[in-house]
Amino acid sequence: MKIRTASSIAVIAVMGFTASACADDAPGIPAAAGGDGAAAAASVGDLSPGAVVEFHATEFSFSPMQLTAAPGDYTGVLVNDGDIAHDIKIGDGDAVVAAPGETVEFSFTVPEGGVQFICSIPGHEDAGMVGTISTPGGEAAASDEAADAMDHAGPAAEASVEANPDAAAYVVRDPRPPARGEGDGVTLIPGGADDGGDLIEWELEIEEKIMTVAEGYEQLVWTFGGDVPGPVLRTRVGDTVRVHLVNPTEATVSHSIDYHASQVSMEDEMASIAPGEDLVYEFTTDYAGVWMYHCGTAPVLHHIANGMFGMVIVEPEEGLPPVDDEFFFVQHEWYLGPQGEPGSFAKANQAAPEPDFQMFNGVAAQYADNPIDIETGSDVRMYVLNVGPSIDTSFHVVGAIFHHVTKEGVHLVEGNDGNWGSQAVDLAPAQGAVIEMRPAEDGTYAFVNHAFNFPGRGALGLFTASGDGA
Ligand SMILES: [Cu+2]
Repeated sequence: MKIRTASSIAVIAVMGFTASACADDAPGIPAAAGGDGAAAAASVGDLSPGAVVEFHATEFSFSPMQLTAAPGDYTGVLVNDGDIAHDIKIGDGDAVVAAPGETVEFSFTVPEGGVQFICSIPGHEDAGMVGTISTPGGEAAASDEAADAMDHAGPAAEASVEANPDAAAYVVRDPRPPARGEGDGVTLIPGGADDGGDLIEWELEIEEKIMTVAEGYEQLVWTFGGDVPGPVLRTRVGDTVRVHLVNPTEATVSHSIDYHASQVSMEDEMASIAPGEDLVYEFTTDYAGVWMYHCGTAPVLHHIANGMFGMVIVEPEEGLPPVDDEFFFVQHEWYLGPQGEPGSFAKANQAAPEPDFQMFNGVAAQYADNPIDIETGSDVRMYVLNVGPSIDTSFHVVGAIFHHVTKEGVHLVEGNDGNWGSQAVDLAPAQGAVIEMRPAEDGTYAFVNHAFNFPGRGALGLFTASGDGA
């Protein structure tokens, strides 16, 4: 697998997703960011009547989004940098349409008190194409208007956390799972278990740290091993896993671990350990599957929501057949706390939670911005786990059919009687699946939560298939 810089996001934008489209956009996923990111887009200095004002439109934002102009008549130029048609409608004026790549000139008037402009094509305003022209000295009113406008751009009022343009760039998570016995702090000792089977020892330290969970958003996350999700561990049925869990003295709260791949009592191995304490959690992997592990310290919801989860892959005793590429995708929600602080427990604890982001492997839309290269016609295996904490998923790859799915122990096998296939795999929180596909043609294959209010909030990634020349 190679990760490369995005160039094909436009394809996805055409499909109606709202992932970050280009470098000079506001911080990624403008619709999900509640518009705060969009508000940070380019602005220009004060303008006087008679000036020519250039507006660039793309999926789904204008540049500039905010400008200041004295009341009077202006010439506007709409440049459509996008891949679909956009228009600009300033106040009560007529909408001026530009086809993709087209530049259109028009006139407009800025009234006393300023005016709002939108793209009036259905859905585009709600996706973020709304801006404000304020008049000099009218900044208070204008910013109120802009805030009001941003309420239309953002789906959730609680996305009141402003994007920080100075936030550290996110680190792309390598989506390849390790081989059995590999990983930081992991040691495979053949025949080392008390029952004569293989022993896998795992030194695992908890770390509380600042992490960029989406472009422009830093949170104080709680982690296993310094990553969200925590490290992936791969075993086979019959292995013994001995985890040495350390909560360092500099931690601020107690933590614990709960392996769904284990059969143990919760009072013992799953006990919480205070900062400076450690414990040993030993279990045998008796059943194959894609298993969740997570912190179980109260409030469990907050510890999971703030990053303390991961995946254990347990293969059958004989191992899984080899394929060309393997990837893991841990899907989860993020409920933003203030910048630099833990995620919001109050938001996560709503009966009908509204996450700011939903993402694969810790960062919203990271594989949309950095597509994953695969080979056309190759066998691709995905280990997919929904850790929630609270929302179901319908995992789908656009343009592909799953010919092999093992979900929670239930098999769909290629070559079955009747040639049945699968289009999407439903995973409630804490359910996992092994999913295989074979991309038929060169091109882009988007993987999404097919509950389509979530791809725009970050539950979107891309495979780029190449190799057959078609
Ligand atoms: Cu914890």
